Amino acid sequence: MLKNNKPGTWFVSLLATLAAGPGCAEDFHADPQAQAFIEEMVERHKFDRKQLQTLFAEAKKRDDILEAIARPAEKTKPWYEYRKIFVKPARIEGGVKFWQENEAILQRAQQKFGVDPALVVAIIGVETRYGANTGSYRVIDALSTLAFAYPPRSKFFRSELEQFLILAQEENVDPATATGSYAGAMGYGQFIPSSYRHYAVDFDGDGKRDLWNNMEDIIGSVANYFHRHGWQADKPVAHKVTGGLDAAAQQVSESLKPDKKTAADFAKAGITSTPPLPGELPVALLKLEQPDGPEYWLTGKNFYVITRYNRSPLYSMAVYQLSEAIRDARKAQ
Ligand SMILES: [Ca+2]
Repeated sequence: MLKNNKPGTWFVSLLATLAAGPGCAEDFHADPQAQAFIEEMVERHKFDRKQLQTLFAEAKKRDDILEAIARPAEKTKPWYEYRKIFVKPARIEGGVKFWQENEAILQRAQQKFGVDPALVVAIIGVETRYGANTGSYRVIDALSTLAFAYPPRSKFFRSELEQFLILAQEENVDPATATGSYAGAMGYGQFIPSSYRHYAVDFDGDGKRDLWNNMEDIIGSVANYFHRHGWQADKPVAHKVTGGLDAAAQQVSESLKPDKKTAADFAKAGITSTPPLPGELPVALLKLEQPDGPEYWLTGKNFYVITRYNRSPLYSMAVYQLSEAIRDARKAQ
């Protein structure tokens, strides 16, 4: 179909698509970008053209997805409001319960991957309220909409769409019915397709990696993700700065990757935490907004590793604080 298209026809169709704009509901059966994508999947990965054409004829462009992608919470809320969404009693109690119910699996994951179970529990709590909300969008709708109708991120989501179709084939999942978030993240830990393919593990050994239903695969995969991104067992994540606040205001790090300074370097400038961090620990300095002014945190490699799950420092801090609150609540029982 595409091979008969001349570039001129292409351009006119593209203009028509752009003119229609994101407010116009339509599927992708005649979308030139979708057609080009289908051809690529046929050529590069030997997909069946007819099957893909059927799949994309049924995929829907969803305006609610385009609206949602434009305003994620961590970009619009200050820390003190963002925190309240996640670090609250219901989410903490849910974490204690989830930990109890899955204790043996969490322990086995810790032994194999060296990742703190409190972190694994908190991630699943922040992502989906322990599986209560894994997303009700069809992944094919989410990724098609963002790949073909959201130019700012089209390259990224087009690649995720490619990964999703390969994943569906590898794991024997129906790409027409698989569900996830508005951004195509799937299961308890909300793995995007590329992460699912690269970091999910078959932790119960049944030959399939199922992040929607299989608790062993779910927990093992989150732990493996952090293991593969460099989680350091038993190392501190972040400590709040309690000494040298004026100096701290001058030394906020540009990057959370702690490769420039150690806790000792900050201590020399009077910037300290309670309890103190080991002097040799590489750290960055993070500023967060509170209603009555900023607070500062010294953040280690493990804090940076949490941002590999979601690039926002607010996300990373919410996960860390929830993990600590769950651990404390669990001990207090
Ligand atoms: Ca499995």
